[in-house]
Amino acid sequence: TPRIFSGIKPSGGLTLGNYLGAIQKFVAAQEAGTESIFCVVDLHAITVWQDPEDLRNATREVAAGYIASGIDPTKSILFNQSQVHEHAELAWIFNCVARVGWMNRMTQFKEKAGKNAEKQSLGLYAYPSLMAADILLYHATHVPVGEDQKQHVELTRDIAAKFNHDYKVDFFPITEPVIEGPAVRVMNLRDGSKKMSKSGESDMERINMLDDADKIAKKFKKAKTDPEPLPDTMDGLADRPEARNLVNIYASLSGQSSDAVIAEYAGAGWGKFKPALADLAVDKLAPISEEMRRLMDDPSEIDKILAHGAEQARAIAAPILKRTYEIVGMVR
Ligand code: AQP
Repeated sequence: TPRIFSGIKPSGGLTLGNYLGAIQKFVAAQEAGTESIFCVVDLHAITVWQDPEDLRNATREVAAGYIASGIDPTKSILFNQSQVHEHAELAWIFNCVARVGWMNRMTQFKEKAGKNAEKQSLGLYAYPSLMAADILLYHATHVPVGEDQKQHVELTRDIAAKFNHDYKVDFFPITEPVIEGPAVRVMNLRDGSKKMSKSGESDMERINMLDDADKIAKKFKKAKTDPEPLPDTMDGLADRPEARNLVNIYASLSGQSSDAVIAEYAGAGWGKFKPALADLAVDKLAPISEEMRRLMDDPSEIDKILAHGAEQARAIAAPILKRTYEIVGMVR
């Protein structure tokens, strides 16, 4: 039976990229009745420096974002990673399965490290091994993610296959990434060649889930575009990454295909399209951010939900880790 797992790092406030690329799909999976496990991956967040107070706040904000967007803790399991110690333990075993050469091919590490690879934490380098543990600890069959995480899910498959092969077992599933829809890669509003990130340099690059209506309108108004009006097909946007991004965002927010959006706005200028996009984003995000603020007002409620979710997660994870230790030959 299918079981999905996915996570979000509390390395800052949630962005529209996280919402369209991940959370919106999580809610759809839950509503389709798929057994779902969602995590606030705090152990992943500290692979780059996080101020402790900021980390606590961001953990609660991400949890509030999940819930306010429609993740129902009575239907799905929702917890934060560090409360289930099995994640770190399985990651260690996977550190001994994965090869250095595999990690060297990871583009996210290269992008984050830039020219400074030697100065990065060992944790940032081993990030994909912990991510494999997150997924395989629940024998998850499917992982809904944005396009940026595709390579890490492929590495998870490699780790599962090598473990099964080395120990001559058929224990870990070969997990499928689920990457679909018009917003699998939401781009930075100031530079269409970079993805929208929580930790991008300028706040104007991204829409935060907690931005108010004025801010959202201002950011879309100032978003980089070109002087041309919209063409009548998506093919006409092949060399216009910023324009393509805004159309894809519109499509994803409205639940339409990008082709349908471009057909509707064919010939329109930015003076028409940008305000329509801003209105749509505000309509969609305002109720979510209002609910997030309400939830964050009383963190003890969120903390209770996460603690309860961690118990449910551990009930699945502990026997799988135990069996893994046995397979590996650890005396219990
Ligand atoms: N721009 C994006 N477009 C589509 N999907 C995205 N995701 C992130 N950015 C985009 C998806 O959101 C989920 C959670 O991501 P994450 O928080 O675990 O890590 P990330 O991909 O590294 O996100 P950020 O926002 O870029 O964080 P920082 O700046 O801290 O590194 C994943 O499914 C991801 O694909």
